[in-house]
Amino acid sequence: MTAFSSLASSAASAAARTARRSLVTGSVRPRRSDALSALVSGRRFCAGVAAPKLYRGALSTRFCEQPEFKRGLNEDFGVFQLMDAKGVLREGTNLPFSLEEGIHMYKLMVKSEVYDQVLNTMQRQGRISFYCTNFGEEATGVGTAAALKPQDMIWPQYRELGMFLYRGLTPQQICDQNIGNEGDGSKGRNLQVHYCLPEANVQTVHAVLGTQIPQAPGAGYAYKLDKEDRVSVAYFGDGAASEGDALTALNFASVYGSQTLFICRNNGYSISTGVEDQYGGDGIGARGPAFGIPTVRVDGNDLVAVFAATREARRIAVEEKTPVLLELMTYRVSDHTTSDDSSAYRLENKAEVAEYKAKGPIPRWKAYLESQGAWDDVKEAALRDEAKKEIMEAFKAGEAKKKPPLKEMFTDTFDELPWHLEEQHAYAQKHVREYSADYNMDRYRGLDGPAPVEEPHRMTSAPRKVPPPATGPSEETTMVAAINDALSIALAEEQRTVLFGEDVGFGGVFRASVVCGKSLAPTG
Ligand SMILES: Cc1ncc(C[n+]2csc(CCOP(=O)(O)OP(=O)(O)O)c2C)c(N)n1
Ligand SMILES: [Mg+2]
Repeated sequence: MTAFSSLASSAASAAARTARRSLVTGSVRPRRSDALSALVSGRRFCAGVAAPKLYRGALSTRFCEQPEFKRGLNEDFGVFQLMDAKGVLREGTNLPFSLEEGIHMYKLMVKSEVYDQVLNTMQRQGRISFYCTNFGEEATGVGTAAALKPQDMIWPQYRELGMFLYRGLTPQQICDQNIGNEGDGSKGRNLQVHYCLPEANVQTVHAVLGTQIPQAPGAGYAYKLDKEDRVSVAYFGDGAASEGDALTALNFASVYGSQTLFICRNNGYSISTGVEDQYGGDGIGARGPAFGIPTVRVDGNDLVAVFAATREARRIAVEEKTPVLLELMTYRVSDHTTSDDSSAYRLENKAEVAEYKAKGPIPRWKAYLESQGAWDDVKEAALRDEAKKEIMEAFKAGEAKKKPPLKEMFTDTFDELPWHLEEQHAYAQKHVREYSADYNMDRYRGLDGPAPVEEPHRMTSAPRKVPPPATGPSEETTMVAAINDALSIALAEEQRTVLFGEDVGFGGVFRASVVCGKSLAPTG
Protein backbone atom coordinates (compact mmCIF):
# COMPACT_ATOMS: atom_id res chain seq x y z
CA MET A 1 0.00 0.00 0.00
CA THR A 2 1.40 3.43 -0.90
CA ALA A 3 1.67 6.23 1.64
CA PHE A 4 -1.13 8.00 -0.19
CA SER A 5 -3.53 5.13 -0.22
CA SER A 6 -2.89 4.24 3.41
CA LEU A 7 -3.57 7.84 4.47
CA ALA A 8 -6.64 8.09 2.32
CA SER A 9 -7.72 4.74 3.61
CA SER A 10 -7.33 5.68 7.27
CA ALA A 11 -9.11 8.99 6.72
CA ALA A 12 -11.96 7.21 5.02
CA SER A 13 -12.11 4.49 7.67
CA ALA A 14 -12.23 7.18 10.37
CA ALA A 15 -15.13 8.80 8.55
CA ALA A 16 -16.80 5.43 8.16
CA ARG A 17 -16.26 4.70 11.87
CA THR A 18 -17.87 8.03 12.78
CA ALA A 19 -20.78 7.23 10.52
CA ARG A 20 -21.20 3.79 12.07
CA ARG A 21 -20.91 5.12 15.59
CA SER A 22 -23.48 7.82 15.01
CA LEU A 23 -25.89 5.26 13.57
CA VAL A 24 -25.61 3.36 16.83
CA THR A 25 -25.92 6.30 19.20
CA GLY A 26 -28.05 8.49 16.97
CA SER A 27 -25.69 11.42 17.79
CA VAL A 28 -23.88 13.40 15.07
CA ARG A 29 -25.46 12.55 11.75
CA PRO A 30 -22.97 11.47 9.11
CA ARG A 31 -23.01 13.38 5.86
CA ARG A 32 -21.71 12.27 2.58
CA SER A 33 -19.61 15.43 2.39
CA ASP A 34 -17.87 14.63 5.74
CA ALA A 35 -16.61 11.30 4.46
CA LEU A 36 -15.73 12.79 1.11
CA SER A 37 -13.87 15.78 2.54
CA ALA A 38 -11.89 13.50 4.87
CA LEU A 39 -10.82 11.49 1.86
CA VAL A 40 -10.00 14.57 -0.19
CA SER A 41 -8.05 16.30 2.62
CA GLY A 42 -6.05 13.09 3.03
CA ARG A 43 -5.16 13.23 -0.64
CA ARG A 44 -4.17 16.88 -0.51
CA PHE A 45 -1.95 16.41 2.50
CA CYS A 46 -0.27 13.53 0.75
CA ALA A 47 0.27 15.43 -2.49
CA GLY A 48 1.64 18.41 -0.60
CA VAL A 49 -0.43 20.85 -2.66
CA ALA A 50 -4.12 21.29 -3.23
CA ALA A 51 -5.18 18.92 -5.99
CA PRO A 52 -6.50 21.00 -8.86
CA LYS A 53 -9.26 19.88 -11.21
CA LEU A 54 -7.63 19.86 -14.62
CA TYR A 55 -9.80 17.46 -16.56
CA ARG A 56 -13.53 17.81 -17.11
CA GLY A 57 -13.89 14.07 -16.61
CA ALA A 58 -12.20 13.63 -13.20
CA LEU A 59 -12.93 15.00 -9.73
CA SER A 60 -9.36 16.15 -9.11
CA THR A 61 -5.93 15.86 -10.65
CA ARG A 62 -2.81 14.60 -8.91
CA PHE A 63 -0.02 13.77 -11.34
CA CYS A 64 2.05 10.71 -10.47
CA GLU A 65 5.33 9.39 -11.84
CA GLN A 66 4.27 5.73 -11.99
CA PRO A 67 1.09 4.31 -13.47
CA GLU A 68 -1.24 3.63 -10.53
CA PHE A 69 -3.36 0.58 -11.32
CA LYS A 70 -6.26 0.59 -8.91
CA ARG A 71 -7.13 -2.89 -7.74
CA GLY A 72 -10.18 -1.97 -5.69
CA LEU A 73 -11.39 0.44 -3.05
CA ASN A 74 -8.87 1.86 -0.61
CA GLU A 75 -10.90 0.50 2.28
CA ASP A 76 -12.86 -2.65 2.87
CA PHE A 77 -16.55 -2.48 3.58
CA GLY A 78 -17.55 -2.75 7.21
CA VAL A 79 -20.64 -4.86 7.70
CA PHE A 80 -22.99 -2.76 9.81
CA GLN A 81 -24.25 -4.98 12.62
CA LEU A 82 -26.02 -4.01 15.86
CA MET A 83 -27.08 -7.45 17.05
CA ASP A 84 -24.89 -10.54 16.93
CA ALA A 85 -25.92 -13.96 15.66
CA LYS A 86 -27.15 -14.95 19.13
CA GLY A 87 -29.49 -11.99 19.40
CA VAL A 88 -27.33 -9.91 21.74
CA LEU A 89 -27.36 -6.17 21.06
CA ARG A 90 -24.01 -4.36 20.89
CA GLU A 91 -23.24 -2.48 24.07
CA GLY A 92 -24.62 1.04 24.07
CA THR A 93 -27.13 0.31 21.32
CA ASN A 94 -30.60 1.67 21.79
CA LEU A 95 -33.30 0.06 19.72
CA PRO A 96 -34.17 2.43 16.86
CA PHE A 97 -37.84 1.43 17.24
CA SER A 98 -40.22 0.66 20.10
CA LEU A 99 -40.44 -2.84 21.54
CA GLU A 100 -44.05 -2.92 20.38
CA GLU A 101 -42.92 -2.24 16.80
CA GLY A 102 -40.24 -4.91 17.26
CA ILE A 103 -42.90 -7.46 18.22
CA HIS A 104 -45.00 -6.42 15.23
CA MET A 105 -41.99 -7.01 12.95
CA TYR A 106 -41.33 -10.37 14.58
CA LYS A 107 -44.91 -11.45 13.95
CA LEU A 108 -44.64 -10.50 10.28
CA MET A 109 -41.37 -12.41 9.88
CA VAL A 110 -42.93 -15.52 11.41
CA LYS A 111 -46.05 -15.12 9.26
CA SER A 112 -43.84 -14.87 6.19
CA GLU A 113 -42.16 -18.14 7.21
CA VAL A 114 -45.42 -19.97 7.93
CA TYR A 115 -47.11 -18.74 4.75
CA ASP A 116 -44.05 -19.90 2.80
CA GLN A 117 -44.19 -23.35 4.43
CA VAL A 118 -47.88 -23.76 3.60
CA LEU A 119 -47.70 -22.43 0.04
CA ASN A 120 -44.60 -24.45 -0.75
CA THR A 121 -46.53 -27.53 0.35
CA MET A 122 -49.51 -26.49 -1.80
CA GLN A 123 -47.18 -26.43 -4.79
CA ARG A 124 -45.89 -29.92 -3.93
CA GLN A 125 -49.51 -31.09 -3.81
CA GLY A 126 -50.09 -29.70 -7.29
CA ARG A 127 -52.58 -27.08 -6.11
CA ILE A 128 -50.46 -24.20 -7.41
CA SER A 129 -47.95 -24.56 -10.21
CA PHE A 130 -44.96 -22.72 -8.77
CA TYR A 131 -43.74 -21.06 -5.57
CA CYS A 132 -40.77 -19.12 -4.26
CA THR A 133 -39.95 -18.95 -0.55
CA ASN A 134 -38.21 -16.22 1.45
CA PHE A 135 -36.65 -18.46 4.11
CA GLY A 136 -33.74 -16.83 5.91
CA GLU A 137 -34.29 -13.43 4.28
CA GLU A 138 -37.32 -12.26 6.25
CA ALA A 139 -35.49 -9.32 7.88
CA THR A 140 -34.47 -7.81 4.55
CA GLY A 141 -38.12 -7.29 3.63
CA VAL A 142 -39.66 -6.49 7.02
CA GLY A 143 -36.78 -4.38 8.40
CA THR A 144 -36.47 -2.17 5.33
CA ALA A 145 -40.22 -1.69 4.89
CA ALA A 146 -40.61 -0.71 8.55
CA ALA A 147 -38.00 2.05 8.15
CA LEU A 148 -39.69 3.58 5.11
CA LYS A 149 -42.69 5.90 5.04
CA PRO A 150 -46.01 4.84 3.52
CA GLN A 151 -45.63 7.34 0.67
CA ASP A 152 -42.34 5.78 -0.49
CA MET A 153 -42.77 3.98 -3.81
CA ILE A 154 -41.47 0.41 -3.88
CA TRP A 155 -40.24 -1.53 -6.91
CA PRO A 156 -39.84 -5.14 -5.75
CA GLN A 157 -37.99 -8.15 -7.17
CA TYR A 158 -39.84 -11.29 -5.99
CA ARG A 159 -38.32 -12.40 -2.69
CA GLU A 160 -39.67 -9.62 -0.50
CA LEU A 161 -42.80 -11.13 1.04
CA GLY A 162 -41.90 -9.47 4.38
CA MET A 163 -42.09 -6.06 2.72
CA PHE A 164 -45.46 -6.89 1.16
CA LEU A 165 -46.80 -8.05 4.53
CA TYR A 166 -45.58 -4.85 6.17
CA ARG A 167 -47.40 -2.84 3.48
CA GLY A 168 -50.61 -4.76 4.18
CA LEU A 169 -50.81 -7.60 1.63
CA THR A 170 -53.47 -9.93 3.06
CA PRO A 171 -53.47 -13.75 3.18
CA GLN A 172 -56.40 -13.65 0.72
CA GLN A 173 -54.48 -11.49 -1.75
CA ILE A 174 -51.49 -13.83 -1.40
CA CYS A 175 -53.58 -16.94 -2.08
CA ASP A 176 -55.63 -15.39 -4.89
CA GLN A 177 -52.44 -14.37 -6.66
CA ASN A 178 -50.77 -17.75 -6.29
CA ILE A 179 -53.90 -19.58 -7.40
CA GLY A 180 -54.44 -17.11 -10.24
CA ASN A 181 -58.16 -16.66 -9.63
CA GLU A 182 -60.33 -13.65 -10.42
CA GLY A 183 -59.32 -12.04 -7.11
CA ASP A 184 -55.72 -11.72 -8.34
CA GLY A 185 -54.72 -8.16 -9.21
CA SER A 186 -52.97 -9.49 -12.33
CA LYS A 187 -56.16 -11.35 -13.37
CA GLY A 188 -54.41 -14.70 -13.30
CA ARG A 189 -51.96 -13.73 -16.02
CA ASN A 190 -48.79 -13.48 -13.98
CA LEU A 191 -46.42 -16.04 -12.52
CA GLN A 192 -46.92 -16.99 -8.85
CA VAL A 193 -45.58 -14.61 -6.13
CA HIS A 194 -45.91 -11.69 -8.57
CA TYR A 195 -48.03 -9.68 -6.17
CA CYS A 196 -49.87 -6.45 -6.96
CA LEU A 197 -50.33 -3.79 -4.29
CA PRO A 198 -50.62 -0.42 -6.02
CA GLU A 199 -52.95 0.89 -3.31
CA ALA A 200 -50.02 0.72 -0.85
CA ASN A 201 -47.45 2.25 -3.22
CA VAL A 202 -45.91 -1.03 -4.29
CA GLN A 203 -45.40 -1.72 -7.98
CA THR A 204 -46.17 -5.16 -9.39
CA VAL A 205 -43.39 -7.76 -9.33
CA HIS A 206 -41.77 -8.32 -12.74
CA ALA A 207 -40.55 -11.72 -13.94
CA VAL A 208 -37.87 -10.19 -16.12
CA LEU A 209 -34.86 -9.65 -13.90
CA GLY A 210 -33.68 -6.12 -13.29
CA THR A 211 -36.38 -4.14 -15.10
CA GLN A 212 -37.46 -2.48 -11.87
CA ILE A 213 -33.98 -1.12 -11.10
CA PRO A 214 -33.95 1.70 -13.69
CA GLN A 215 -37.66 2.40 -13.23
CA ALA A 216 -37.23 3.29 -9.58
CA PRO A 217 -34.83 6.24 -10.04
CA GLY A 218 -37.21 7.76 -12.60
CA ALA A 219 -39.78 8.08 -9.82
CA GLY A 220 -37.07 9.18 -7.35
CA TYR A 221 -36.09 11.98 -9.72
CA ALA A 222 -39.71 13.16 -9.91
CA TYR A 223 -39.83 13.29 -6.09
CA LYS A 224 -36.69 15.38 -6.09
CA LEU A 225 -38.12 17.85 -8.64
CA ASP A 226 -41.32 18.10 -6.60
CA LYS A 227 -39.29 18.55 -3.38
CA GLU A 228 -41.21 15.70 -1.78
CA ASP A 229 -40.45 13.88 1.45
CA ARG A 230 -40.55 10.67 -0.50
CA VAL A 231 -38.10 8.09 -1.85
CA SER A 232 -38.27 5.46 -4.52
CA VAL A 233 -37.01 2.01 -3.52
CA ALA A 234 -35.68 -0.72 -5.80
CA TYR A 235 -35.12 -4.19 -4.35
CA PHE A 236 -32.93 -6.59 -6.31
CA GLY A 237 -30.73 -9.63 -5.88
CA ASP A 238 -27.00 -10.20 -6.40
CA GLY A 239 -27.85 -11.94 -9.68
CA ALA A 240 -30.13 -9.19 -10.98
CA ALA A 241 -27.32 -6.72 -10.27
CA SER A 242 -25.46 -8.24 -13.24
CA GLU A 243 -28.13 -7.00 -15.64
CA GLY A 244 -27.03 -3.97 -17.64
CA ASP A 245 -30.16 -2.28 -16.32
CA ALA A 246 -28.62 -2.13 -12.85
CA LEU A 247 -25.63 -0.11 -14.01
CA THR A 248 -27.80 2.19 -16.09
CA ALA A 249 -29.95 2.76 -13.04
CA LEU A 250 -27.04 3.59 -10.70
CA ASN A 251 -25.55 6.00 -13.20
CA PHE A 252 -28.82 7.74 -13.98
CA ALA A 253 -29.68 8.07 -10.30
CA SER A 254 -26.26 9.47 -9.47
CA VAL A 255 -26.19 12.01 -12.30
CA TYR A 256 -29.69 13.33 -11.56
CA GLY A 257 -29.52 13.07 -7.78
CA SER A 258 -32.58 10.83 -7.72
CA GLN A 259 -34.04 10.15 -4.26
CA THR A 260 -33.74 6.40 -4.59
CA LEU A 261 -32.75 3.58 -2.27
CA PHE A 262 -31.15 0.70 -4.11
CA ILE A 263 -31.59 -2.28 -1.80
CA CYS A 264 -29.57 -5.29 -2.89
CA ARG A 265 -30.29 -8.58 -1.15
CA ASN A 266 -27.01 -10.40 -1.52
CA ASN A 267 -28.02 -13.95 -0.61
CA GLY A 268 -25.03 -15.64 -2.19
CA TYR A 269 -26.87 -17.26 -5.08
CA SER A 270 -28.61 -16.53 -8.34
CA ILE A 271 -30.38 -19.87 -8.80
CA SER A 272 -27.34 -22.19 -9.03
CA THR A 273 -24.81 -19.46 -9.78
CA GLY A 274 -22.87 -18.65 -6.64
CA VAL A 275 -21.48 -15.17 -6.13
CA GLU A 276 -17.98 -16.51 -6.95
CA ASP A 277 -19.18 -16.90 -10.52
CA GLN A 278 -21.37 -13.81 -10.47
CA TYR A 279 -18.85 -11.00 -9.98
CA GLY A 280 -15.14 -10.40 -9.67
CA GLY A 281 -15.19 -7.37 -7.36
CA ASP A 282 -16.16 -6.86 -3.75
CA GLY A 283 -19.86 -7.61 -3.93
CA ILE A 284 -22.46 -5.16 -5.15
CA GLY A 285 -21.60 -2.50 -2.57
CA ALA A 286 -18.22 -1.81 -4.19
CA ARG A 287 -20.03 -0.45 -7.24
CA GLY A 288 -21.72 2.37 -5.31
CA PRO A 289 -18.69 4.60 -4.65
CA ALA A 290 -17.63 4.20 -8.29
CA PHE A 291 -20.88 5.91 -9.24
CA GLY A 292 -20.54 8.51 -6.47
CA ILE A 293 -23.37 6.88 -4.53
CA PRO A 294 -23.24 6.70 -0.69
CA THR A 295 -23.19 3.00 0.08
CA VAL A 296 -23.52 0.86 3.18
CA ARG A 297 -23.08 -2.89 3.68
CA VAL A 298 -25.34 -4.37 6.33
CA ASP A 299 -25.82 -7.69 8.11
CA GLY A 300 -29.10 -8.53 6.39
CA ASN A 301 -30.08 -11.04 9.08
CA ASP A 302 -29.86 -8.41 11.80
CA LEU A 303 -33.29 -6.80 11.89
CA VAL A 304 -32.07 -3.89 14.01
CA ALA A 305 -29.19 -2.98 11.71
CA VAL A 306 -31.36 -3.38 8.60
CA PHE A 307 -33.92 -1.00 10.08
CA ALA A 308 -31.33 1.56 11.30
CA ALA A 309 -29.39 1.57 8.02
CA THR A 310 -32.54 1.93 5.92
CA ARG A 311 -33.88 4.77 8.02
CA GLU A 312 -30.57 6.62 7.80
CA ALA A 313 -30.29 5.92 4.06
CA ARG A 314 -33.77 7.36 3.60
CA ARG A 315 -32.82 10.51 5.50
CA ILE A 316 -29.67 10.95 3.38
CA ALA A 317 -31.61 10.40 0.15
CA VAL A 318 -34.24 13.04 0.94
CA GLU A 319 -32.01 15.63 2.63
CA GLU A 320 -29.05 15.35 0.27
CA LYS A 321 -31.05 14.52 -2.87
CA THR A 322 -28.99 11.52 -3.74
CA PRO A 323 -29.43 7.82 -4.33
CA VAL A 324 -28.14 5.47 -1.62
CA LEU A 325 -27.08 1.85 -2.11
CA LEU A 326 -27.61 -0.71 0.64
CA GLU A 327 -26.12 -4.18 0.31
CA LEU A 328 -27.86 -6.54 2.72
CA MET A 329 -25.69 -9.61 3.33
CA THR A 330 -27.90 -12.63 3.82
CA TYR A 331 -28.24 -16.24 2.69
CA ARG A 332 -30.80 -18.10 0.59
CA VAL A 333 -31.52 -20.96 2.94
CA SER A 334 -33.93 -22.79 0.64
CA ASP A 335 -34.11 -23.72 -3.02
CA HIS A 336 -34.34 -20.86 -5.49
CA THR A 337 -37.96 -21.80 -6.26
CA THR A 338 -40.00 -25.00 -6.44
CA SER A 339 -38.49 -25.52 -9.91
CA ASP A 340 -35.05 -25.81 -8.34
CA ASP A 341 -33.27 -28.49 -6.33
CA SER A 342 -30.36 -26.75 -4.65
CA SER A 343 -28.93 -30.01 -3.30
CA ALA A 344 -27.70 -30.59 -6.85
CA TYR A 345 -25.23 -27.72 -6.50
CA ARG A 346 -25.01 -27.21 -2.73
CA LEU A 347 -24.24 -30.74 -1.71
CA GLU A 348 -20.91 -29.76 -0.20
CA ASN A 349 -22.46 -26.74 1.48
CA LYS A 350 -24.89 -28.62 3.72
CA ALA A 351 -23.15 -27.36 6.86
CA GLU A 352 -23.29 -23.83 5.49
CA VAL A 353 -27.05 -24.06 5.04
CA ALA A 354 -27.54 -25.32 8.59
CA GLU A 355 -25.26 -22.62 9.95
CA TYR A 356 -27.16 -19.83 8.20
CA LYS A 357 -30.49 -21.28 9.27
CA ALA A 358 -29.37 -20.97 12.89
CA LYS A 359 -28.10 -17.43 12.28
CA GLY A 360 -31.31 -16.47 10.50
CA PRO A 361 -33.22 -13.34 11.39
CA ILE A 362 -36.12 -15.11 13.11
CA PRO A 363 -34.20 -17.11 15.77
CA ARG A 364 -31.97 -14.10 16.34
CA TRP A 365 -34.73 -11.60 16.96
CA LYS A 366 -36.72 -14.16 18.95
CA ALA A 367 -33.77 -14.64 21.30
CA TYR A 368 -33.61 -10.90 21.88
CA LEU A 369 -37.35 -10.56 22.56
CA GLU A 370 -37.19 -13.50 24.97
CA SER A 371 -34.25 -11.92 26.78
CA GLN A 372 -36.46 -8.86 27.33
CA GLY A 373 -39.34 -10.97 28.65
CA ALA A 374 -41.39 -9.85 25.65
CA TRP A 375 -41.81 -13.29 24.04
CA ASP A 376 -42.20 -16.91 25.09
CA ASP A 377 -43.06 -20.37 23.74
CA VAL A 378 -46.78 -19.99 24.41
CA LYS A 379 -46.95 -16.80 22.34
CA GLU A 380 -44.83 -18.44 19.66
CA ALA A 381 -47.13 -21.46 19.34
CA ALA A 382 -50.24 -19.26 19.25
CA LEU A 383 -48.73 -17.04 16.54
CA ARG A 384 -47.75 -19.97 14.35
CA ASP A 385 -51.20 -21.58 14.76
CA GLU A 386 -52.91 -18.33 13.88
CA ALA A 387 -50.70 -17.79 10.81
CA LYS A 388 -51.30 -21.33 9.58
CA LYS A 389 -55.03 -21.04 10.09
CA GLU A 390 -55.37 -17.72 8.28
CA ILE A 391 -53.36 -18.81 5.24
CA MET A 392 -55.14 -22.19 5.01
CA GLU A 393 -58.56 -20.55 5.22
CA ALA A 394 -57.60 -17.98 2.60
CA PHE A 395 -56.29 -20.76 0.37
CA LYS A 396 -59.55 -22.70 0.62
CA ALA A 397 -61.55 -19.56 -0.15
CA GLY A 398 -59.20 -18.82 -3.06
CA GLU A 399 -59.66 -22.30 -4.52
CA ALA A 400 -63.43 -21.80 -4.48
CA LYS A 401 -63.17 -18.61 -6.55
CA LYS A 402 -63.54 -18.70 -10.31
CA LYS A 403 -60.70 -18.14 -12.74
CA PRO A 404 -60.91 -14.84 -14.64
CA PRO A 405 -62.86 -14.68 -17.94
CA LEU A 406 -61.07 -16.09 -20.98
CA LYS A 407 -61.18 -12.70 -22.61
CA GLU A 408 -58.76 -11.32 -19.97
CA MET A 409 -56.01 -13.30 -21.66
CA PHE A 410 -56.14 -10.74 -24.47
CA THR A 411 -56.95 -7.46 -22.75
CA ASP A 412 -54.92 -4.64 -21.14
CA THR A 413 -52.10 -4.47 -23.67
CA PHE A 414 -53.89 -2.54 -26.42
CA ASP A 415 -56.40 0.22 -25.81
CA GLU A 416 -58.66 -1.41 -28.39
CA LEU A 417 -58.25 -5.11 -29.16
CA PRO A 418 -56.69 -5.51 -32.65
CA TRP A 419 -58.37 -7.78 -35.14
CA HIS A 420 -55.97 -10.69 -34.80
CA LEU A 421 -56.48 -10.86 -31.02
CA GLU A 422 -60.25 -10.65 -31.50
CA GLU A 423 -59.90 -13.62 -33.82
CA GLN A 424 -57.75 -15.54 -31.37
CA HIS A 425 -60.22 -14.85 -28.58
CA ALA A 426 -63.15 -16.07 -30.71
CA TYR A 427 -61.16 -19.16 -31.65
CA ALA A 428 -60.35 -19.88 -27.99
CA GLN A 429 -64.01 -19.50 -27.02
CA LYS A 430 -65.07 -21.91 -29.78
CA HIS A 431 -62.28 -24.37 -28.95
CA VAL A 432 -63.04 -24.73 -25.22
CA ARG A 433 -66.73 -25.27 -25.96
CA GLU A 434 -66.01 -27.87 -28.61
CA TYR A 435 -63.74 -29.79 -26.22
CA SER A 436 -65.53 -28.83 -23.02
CA ALA A 437 -64.94 -32.27 -21.52
CA ASP A 438 -61.23 -31.51 -21.44
CA TYR A 439 -61.63 -28.13 -19.77
CA ASN A 440 -62.92 -27.23 -16.33
CA MET A 441 -65.53 -24.94 -17.86
CA ASP A 442 -67.37 -24.24 -14.63
CA ARG A 443 -64.20 -22.94 -12.99
CA TYR A 444 -63.90 -19.98 -15.36
CA ARG A 445 -65.99 -16.86 -15.10
CA GLY A 446 -68.21 -16.59 -18.17
CA LEU A 447 -67.54 -20.02 -19.68
CA ASP A 448 -70.76 -21.46 -18.35
CA GLY A 449 -72.94 -19.76 -20.99
CA PRO A 450 -72.86 -19.41 -24.77
CA ALA A 451 -69.83 -17.85 -26.48
CA PRO A 452 -69.96 -14.05 -26.58
CA VAL A 453 -71.14 -12.63 -29.91
CA GLU A 454 -68.23 -11.08 -31.76
CA GLU A 455 -68.65 -8.20 -34.16
CA PRO A 456 -67.74 -9.83 -37.50
CA HIS A 457 -66.20 -6.68 -39.00
CA ARG A 458 -63.60 -6.63 -36.24
CA MET A 459 -62.40 -10.14 -37.01
CA THR A 460 -62.63 -10.72 -40.71
CA SER A 461 -60.05 -8.18 -41.73
CA ALA A 462 -56.61 -9.19 -42.92
CA PRO A 463 -53.38 -7.56 -41.77
CA ARG A 464 -53.42 -3.97 -42.96
CA LYS A 465 -51.07 -3.19 -45.79
CA VAL A 466 -52.12 0.45 -45.93
CA PRO A 467 -52.99 2.66 -42.99
CA PRO A 468 -56.67 3.17 -42.26
CA PRO A 469 -58.14 6.35 -43.76
CA ALA A 470 -57.84 9.43 -41.58
CA THR A 471 -60.91 10.17 -39.51
CA GLY A 472 -60.04 13.86 -38.90
CA PRO A 473 -58.17 16.69 -40.65
CA SER A 474 -54.75 15.64 -41.93
CA GLU A 475 -51.71 17.17 -43.59
CA GLU A 476 -48.48 15.92 -45.10
CA THR A 477 -45.48 16.40 -42.86
CA THR A 478 -41.97 15.12 -42.19
CA MET A 479 -41.04 12.51 -39.62
CA VAL A 480 -39.18 15.07 -37.47
CA ALA A 481 -42.04 17.56 -37.58
CA ALA A 482 -44.46 14.79 -36.61
CA ILE A 483 -42.25 13.85 -33.64
CA ASN A 484 -41.99 17.52 -32.63
CA ASP A 485 -45.77 17.78 -32.81
CA ALA A 486 -46.40 14.66 -30.77
CA LEU A 487 -43.88 15.76 -28.11
CA SER A 488 -45.40 19.25 -27.96
CA ILE A 489 -48.86 17.80 -27.37
CA ALA A 490 -47.64 15.33 -24.73
CA LEU A 491 -45.58 17.96 -22.89
CA ALA A 492 -48.35 20.55 -22.98
CA GLU A 493 -50.92 18.07 -21.68
CA GLU A 494 -48.90 17.08 -18.62
CA GLN A 495 -46.75 19.85 -17.19
CA ARG A 496 -44.78 17.39 -15.04
CA THR A 497 -43.51 15.42 -18.04
CA VAL A 498 -39.73 15.44 -18.33
CA LEU A 499 -37.99 14.65 -21.59
CA PHE A 500 -34.75 12.71 -21.22
CA GLY A 501 -32.10 11.67 -23.68
CA GLU A 502 -28.67 12.60 -24.89
CA ASP A 503 -28.62 15.96 -26.68
CA VAL A 504 -32.20 16.71 -25.66
CA GLY A 505 -31.03 20.05 -24.27
CA PHE A 506 -30.39 21.57 -27.69
CA GLY A 507 -32.87 19.48 -29.62
CA GLY A 508 -30.61 16.66 -30.71
CA VAL A 509 -28.76 16.13 -33.97
CA PHE A 510 -32.06 15.74 -35.82
CA ARG A 511 -33.67 18.53 -33.79
CA ALA A 512 -36.42 16.07 -32.95
CA SER A 513 -36.79 17.39 -29.42
CA VAL A 514 -37.05 21.07 -30.32
CA VAL A 515 -40.63 21.24 -29.21
CA CYS A 516 -43.06 24.12 -28.93
CA GLY A 517 -40.42 26.25 -30.61
CA LYS A 518 -37.80 25.85 -27.91
CA SER A 519 -35.32 23.34 -26.56
CA LEU A 520 -36.24 21.64 -23.33
CA ALA A 521 -33.71 20.52 -20.80
CA PRO A 522 -34.46 18.86 -17.48
CA THR A 523 -33.77 21.15 -14.56
CA GLY A 524 -33.03 20.67 -10.89
C1 LIG B 1 -33.65 -11.23 -17.73
C2 LIG B 1 -33.77 -12.53 -17.00
N1 LIG B 1 -32.78 -13.43 -17.06
C3 LIG B 1 -32.89 -14.59 -16.40
C4 LIG B 1 -34.00 -14.88 -15.67
C5 LIG B 1 -34.10 -16.21 -14.92
N2 LIG B 1 -33.94 -15.99 -13.48
C6 LIG B 1 -35.00 -15.84 -12.67
S1 LIG B 1 -34.55 -15.58 -11.09
C7 LIG B 1 -32.91 -15.68 -11.45
C8 LIG B 1 -31.88 -15.52 -10.37
C9 LIG B 1 -31.83 -14.16 -9.76
O1 LIG B 1 -30.97 -14.16 -8.66
P1 LIG B 1 -30.91 -12.96 -7.67
O2 LIG B 1 -31.12 -11.67 -8.38
O3 LIG B 1 -29.66 -13.09 -6.89
O4 LIG B 1 -32.19 -13.13 -6.73
P2 LIG B 1 -32.51 -14.32 -5.71
O5 LIG B 1 -33.27 -15.34 -6.48
O6 LIG B 1 -31.22 -14.83 -5.19
O7 LIG B 1 -33.36 -13.72 -4.65
C10 LIG B 1 -32.73 -15.93 -12.81
C11 LIG B 1 -31.42 -16.08 -13.45
C12 LIG B 1 -35.03 -13.91 -15.64
N3 LIG B 1 -36.15 -14.09 -14.93
N4 LIG B 1 -34.90 -12.75 -16.29
MG1 LIG C 1 -29.36 -13.93 -5.03
